[in-house]
Amino acid sequence: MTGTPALGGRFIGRSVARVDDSRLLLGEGCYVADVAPPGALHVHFVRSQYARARIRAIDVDAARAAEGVVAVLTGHELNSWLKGDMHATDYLGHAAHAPLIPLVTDEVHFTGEPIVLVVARDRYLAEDAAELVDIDYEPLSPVLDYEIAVDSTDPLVWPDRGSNIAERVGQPFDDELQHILDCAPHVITRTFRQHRQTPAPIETRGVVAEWSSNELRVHIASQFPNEARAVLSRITGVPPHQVRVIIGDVGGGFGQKAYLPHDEQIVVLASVALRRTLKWIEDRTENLIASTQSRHEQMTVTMAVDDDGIILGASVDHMADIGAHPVFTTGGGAVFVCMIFPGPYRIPKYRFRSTSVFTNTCSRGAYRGPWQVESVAREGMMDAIARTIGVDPVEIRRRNVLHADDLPYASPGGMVIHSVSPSESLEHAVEMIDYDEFRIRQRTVAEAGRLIGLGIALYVEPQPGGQHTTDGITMRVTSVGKVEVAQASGDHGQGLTTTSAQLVADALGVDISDVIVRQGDTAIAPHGGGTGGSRSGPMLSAAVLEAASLLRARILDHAAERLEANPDDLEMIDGVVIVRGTPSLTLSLRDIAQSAYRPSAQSTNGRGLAIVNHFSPPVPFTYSNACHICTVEVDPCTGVTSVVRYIVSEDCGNMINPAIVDGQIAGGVVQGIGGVLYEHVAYDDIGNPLASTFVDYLIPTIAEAPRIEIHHRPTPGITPGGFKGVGEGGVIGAVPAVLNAVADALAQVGATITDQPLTPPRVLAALGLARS
Ligand code: MCN
Repeated sequence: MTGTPALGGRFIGRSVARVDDSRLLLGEGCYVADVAPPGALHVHFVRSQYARARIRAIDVDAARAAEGVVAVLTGHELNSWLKGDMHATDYLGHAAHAPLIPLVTDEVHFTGEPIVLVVARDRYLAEDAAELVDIDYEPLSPVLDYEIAVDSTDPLVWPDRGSNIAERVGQPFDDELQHILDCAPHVITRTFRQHRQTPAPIETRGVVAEWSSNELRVHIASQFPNEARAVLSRITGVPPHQVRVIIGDVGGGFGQKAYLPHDEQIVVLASVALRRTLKWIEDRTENLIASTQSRHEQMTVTMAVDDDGIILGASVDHMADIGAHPVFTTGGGAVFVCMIFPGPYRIPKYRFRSTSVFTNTCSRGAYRGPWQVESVAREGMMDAIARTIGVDPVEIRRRNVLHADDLPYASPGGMVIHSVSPSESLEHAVEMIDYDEFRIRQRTVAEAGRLIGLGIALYVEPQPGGQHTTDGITMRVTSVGKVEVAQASGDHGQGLTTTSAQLVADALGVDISDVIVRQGDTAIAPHGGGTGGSRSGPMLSAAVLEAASLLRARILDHAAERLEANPDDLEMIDGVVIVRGTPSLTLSLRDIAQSAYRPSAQSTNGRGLAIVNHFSPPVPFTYSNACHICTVEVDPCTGVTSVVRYIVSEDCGNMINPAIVDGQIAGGVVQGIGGVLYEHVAYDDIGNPLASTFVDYLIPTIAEAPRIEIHHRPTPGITPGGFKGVGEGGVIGAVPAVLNAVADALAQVGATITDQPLTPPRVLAALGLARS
């Protein structure tokens, strides 16, 4: 497929400073915690102390009598208010539907599950009263190890289901693949395990639910405001048009704020039940142990290759721990992981199976690049093939990677990959790192006992255009000639307020300071999918450009009438419409707006300068791609890994704002480094979470962040503007690149490693095994 040409202009393609940075840096942002309606009451949850236990009794008498307490709700009071299914999405197809009720009354399913809601005059009084709630538990054996739980029926997380398997999807082996695996010169099998992580946004979750008889107004840090509105309407019974969801500034989401988790739903339901305005701001411990977690999964891959390392076929078994109440990623999500697996390579024959397993742990939710385990497994396999047949890892990739003449490529995972350049990304990255020089140095330093390694990871990142619905934009010229844009997608750090303004400014020929972008308020923005799946590059931007083009035509129509000219002879430059060839004939946007909104005075066509546009993509997915190469040094005495160089050669199509794109890549890479080396939501053997503060959950700081060298090679995408997504790629590539680099360093002394996290003890254990 061919790409759309790049747009030129004053703003698009330039590293324009983010328009809201000064406001945010001056502390003028408005996050959920800053929303303080008069009379708001504050909420605190009493949560389960056990991973699995029967509740014998809940005594709330002392809490109800405590100072400042307005209500103490158990499930016995609150649950009857539930008017519809309690799950995180607007539709049921996305999550294996475990029975979910607002507050548990009989049995708890993970440590941190909400049991009681205390409502008080302020947060401190609510927390003090919560201490007085007395719950009598009968502890039960929890289901903690998903690799055991998958085949075990005792204990069961949900006894009524008769199995801990939430869902198993995929394809059976067919004879052709079996024959390939039986006859191939080399058949290699490896299992790659990931550990549990959590997105840990700096702004924790929170909600302010303002109840009144004609509107339920909900301030929430959500990535998908329309989805949130639909869910809240369903559970409360308040009609959708009376539910208004407002997203203010958002301090990071990383997928956790995509689908609406349980706790937020409970607070809003309680607001309706009590007919009071309620506010809940999650604390860090709640966020780490009871929000959403991710990445606890594994892939076993069997690949058949010929003597040259050309892939003949592959079989993948994916298994994921989805906790007790999955918010996301069984069903469609698990299939997605396996569909993407072939990625940037030609794999002639392929089958997959994916199994989602319930455990008595915190819910699985989305996390930036939720399918990323497929890149870990695929790129680990490429290195395994290289070692098995004795060919260099770069060369093995060269022999299998997709080239321009392979495109569009009907990947055996079911996706039609187009507009990508993985082979070019590989070559650029190899050149940037000076690959041959590194290999010479690696051998030299190994003689002195130093372990350095290099890891490569290629990926193709799909942006699910049509999956979350169309993207809607309202755009209008105000009576004084400014341009107001309302979009459903919300900026939670990505810079969308700036990039949308850049697009509008160039498309209408106005200054960026004349564009006002409002976002994430269901009362002012039309329906749209929201921010997630790196979709705003291809989707939101296309919707903005289409709307701007319609509005431009409308503006020129008005100007043509006033100037008595043909609209085709008009141009808009610097906020002024001019008649080509007659520079003295001009009209400012303000003049045009004045006449458009006062037709009796100046204009006869009677149409205002406002547009509503919904963009629907021509294909289900657009695709970006990249090659990450990093080098590491592993200290053989301590097992500590240091990332030395980090290179990204990427293709996200045309760029709206290169500085924002680079920021997205760098942030993603550092998040990935954190995931593979430091971050771990560990549980003890009775289901207590061990990482409940940032002292235990180690997110990387600037000290752990390497300098990231980035190269861009744009292949325009097929949506208007040719922009493709970039937000998740950094984290997808970083994990396999670092893992492969550490494995490469360890291979110098015959040690192997495939499971994460790559903590010093695990690295030392791998080195110890190799020595023994
Ligand atoms: N962009 C661009 N040129 C392109 C593509 C994108 O200038 N060719 C710009 C976009 O206009 C946008 C940013 O780059 O400002 C990211 O765009 P995109 O890749 O389309 O991703 P989304 O805006 O849809 O953001 C979602 C993505 C995801 S899925 C997660 S999770 C994520 C992420 O981006 N969470 C983030 N990046 C994050 N960054 C911050 N700071 N905080 C989060 O919570």
